[in-house]
Amino acid sequence: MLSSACVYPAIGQNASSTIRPLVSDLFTADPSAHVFNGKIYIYPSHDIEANVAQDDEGGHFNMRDYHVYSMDRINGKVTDHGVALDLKDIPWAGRQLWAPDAAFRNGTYYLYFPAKDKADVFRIGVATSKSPTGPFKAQPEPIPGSYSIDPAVFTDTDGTSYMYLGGIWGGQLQRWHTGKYDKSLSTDLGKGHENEPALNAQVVRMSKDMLSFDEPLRDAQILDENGKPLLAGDTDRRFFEGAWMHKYNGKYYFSYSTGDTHLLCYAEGNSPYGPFTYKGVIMKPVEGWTTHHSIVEFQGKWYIFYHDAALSGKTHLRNIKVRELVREKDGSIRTIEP
Ligand code: FUB
Repeated sequence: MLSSACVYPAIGQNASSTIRPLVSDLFTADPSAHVFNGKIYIYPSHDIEANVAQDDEGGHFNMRDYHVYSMDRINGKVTDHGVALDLKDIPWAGRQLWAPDAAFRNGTYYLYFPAKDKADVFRIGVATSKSPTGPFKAQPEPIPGSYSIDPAVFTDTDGTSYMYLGGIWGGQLQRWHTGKYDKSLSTDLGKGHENEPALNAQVVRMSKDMLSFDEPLRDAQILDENGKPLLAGDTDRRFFEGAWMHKYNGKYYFSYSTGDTHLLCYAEGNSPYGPFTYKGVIMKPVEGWTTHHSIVEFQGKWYIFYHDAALSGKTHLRNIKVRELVREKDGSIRTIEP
């Protein structure tokens, strides 16, 4: 439990936020929502005050466990199912349990999560359970060939699952751009590279056992309206972190955060691998530096789960929220002013 700073505000009490946080006794962020067995399950990060100084690598996001939440209906009661996975029970992990996701196949639930290994390199881990709420048992090693942060697993209508991953700056994606880990790249590709193609999220097909990758990682490329890759200097549109995939009317909607420009954007494609053409902004900046979301269909409507820092006013102590995602008749997504 957290301090008394974590008070549940009445709707409208906080001018910057009229949507109520879903959870107010813990700080939660990066909500990945899924519908399993007719219920919504939310897999968020669990933010804590670890008293680590803020830096460009996100050292102050020093999370140590995950809780899983469920809801029978939107705006209904939110149930906290307790600790689903703890850092101390992940044999390979050193620190920083960042944004997780979950998937289901053949009677097993899979929790995917980024953590720094003992050498302080972000990897993606996986843990399994027979219940969507855990407890989850971690595999002894991270997924072979995995790196960076923010795994999001999408299962297509043909049953094939794909993982999207990556985040620049503290998420270390830039350190892998030559194929080998290069610790000297601390933020992105750096000054003088603004007119080069932006770094891309990675996409990979999952093996049938959901514990490994079935192929090498590939770029999930985002193109502009002229079919050219977005440039590194195009910070209002280029990928930063927090990838998500959903399918609507046969189209693949790749959505993500632009990080230092604090937008949630989306791009559309005809294949889960992309390329994706940039389409627009889903959500304008929320309170707090980070912005991270998931999109899910439930009982015939689409919802966006996201976070802000309205409860604490501190960027590393966030709270998850949900609101309806509105589409125009042509399938485009209406921009939300939070
Ligand atoms: O929660 C830690 C990091 O902050 C996530 O991995 C990013 O997406 C950002 O929300």
